[in-house]
Amino acid sequence: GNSKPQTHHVAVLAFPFGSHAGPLLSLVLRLAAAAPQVAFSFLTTSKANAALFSKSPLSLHNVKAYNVPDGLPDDFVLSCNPEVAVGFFLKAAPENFMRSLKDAEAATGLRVGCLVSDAFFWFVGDMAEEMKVPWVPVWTGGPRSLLVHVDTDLIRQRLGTSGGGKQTLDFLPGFSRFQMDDLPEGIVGKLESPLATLLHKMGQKLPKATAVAINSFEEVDPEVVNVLKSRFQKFLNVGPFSLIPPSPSPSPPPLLNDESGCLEWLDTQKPASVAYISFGSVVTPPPHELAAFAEALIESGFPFIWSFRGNIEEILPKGYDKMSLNGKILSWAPQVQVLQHSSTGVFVTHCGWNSILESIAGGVPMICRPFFGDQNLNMRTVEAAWGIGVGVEGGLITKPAAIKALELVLKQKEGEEMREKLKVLQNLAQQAVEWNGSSAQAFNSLVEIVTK
Ligand code: U2F
Repeated sequence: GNSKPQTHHVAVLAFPFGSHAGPLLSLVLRLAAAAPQVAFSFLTTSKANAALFSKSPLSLHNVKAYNVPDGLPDDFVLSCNPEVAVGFFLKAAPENFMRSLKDAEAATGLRVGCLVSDAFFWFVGDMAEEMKVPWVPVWTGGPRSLLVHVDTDLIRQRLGTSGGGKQTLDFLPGFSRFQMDDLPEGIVGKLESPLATLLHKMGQKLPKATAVAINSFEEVDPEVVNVLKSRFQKFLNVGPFSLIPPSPSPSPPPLLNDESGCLEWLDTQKPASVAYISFGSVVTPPPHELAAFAEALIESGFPFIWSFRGNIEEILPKGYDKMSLNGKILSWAPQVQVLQHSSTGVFVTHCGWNSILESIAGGVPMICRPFFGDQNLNMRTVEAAWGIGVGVEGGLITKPAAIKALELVLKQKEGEEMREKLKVLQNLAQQAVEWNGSSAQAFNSLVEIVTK
């Protein structure tokens, strides 16, 4: 109810691009339910707030959205390169957030006593220091990509800064099967991009934070998690979010609303027989790769659900239309539920961290086609560290490579072995979020920090 007076105020500073703000909001909603005496002010652009809050049926009385300007010049024309808008946003962010934080203080009548932010916003560490309040950055990727940003200086000392290569990263614990080419761009090459500078700065600042939170669970990558624990004051693994209710949609379009009936359709399919395809919320693969994948599905005949933005008929071979396919095409799928369904047998993914974790939580092996950032590292982790998926041969989707990968996972013993390994990880994930599990305990520590 609304009756209890609020005594604490936490400001949450969210990154409005990609699927960053959704998982952060879902964490904040859990915190708000656990700490009704705390007012949570959720600060991000009006566009991101509108998308998140209008769709979320779970907003609580102690969570309120405040808008920050997007930093775009008045005459700005949206270009096809989203990085430009990100650049404008970041440039104006410290000042804009500060102003919106003051608005939130005025509206609640409470001084902000804790700053929770997207880990990208290293400058919030400085704000927190000045305000003498705790700072809790939240990293939206996985532990392995986090470690390479924290250890960027070490990696550069060892490997130089002239770009990729096959040199191993064995000087990092848990990285003996990884090499330079697996690193996100901006670590050993392309150092000057705004995002590279931001991530480098972030890596240097995070050890000063009160605690670093992550949508993951400790047992998924223990060696890497232990290194991070030694680097941070506190490293709080509080996921997988998808296994913990309430978990509202981490991204704009509606969740749980299965207009297409794809979940019912899954009920009619055989166990572990369906391919689910999605490249996340940012990436659009080149048309020739999409076309090659469509042909692979047609030729192999595997049933599928494809989360596809745009008009699929543009990439289908001549003579085919939506109706002639042995599958469902939707612009937005209820992904968490699809991956939890026993008929889903493989996930074709760009290796965004949320997708990988949801696939582990659902016990579904992956076919990987990474594009940028942490995605290569995530693919290698899936393949080499966990053995729960494969990359498409040659790195690009071709018809033969796609058919080969689909058959490997859906028909051959390799796929069975992946499913066995997934069972172990899936159980560990489930245990982590249950009472007294590692993620449940970490969540309690987080509640303590924000209510102090
Ligand atoms: C960026 O990743 P993305 O947002 O592209 O991808 P994911 O981390 O995999 O998150 C996508 C989320 O959207 C959901 C899905 C995930 O929670 O369940 N979703 C859905 O519900 N329905 C659909 O049809 C399609 C997706 C970045 F590109 C990555 O490199 C990073 O790892 C990631 C996290 O920082 O952010």
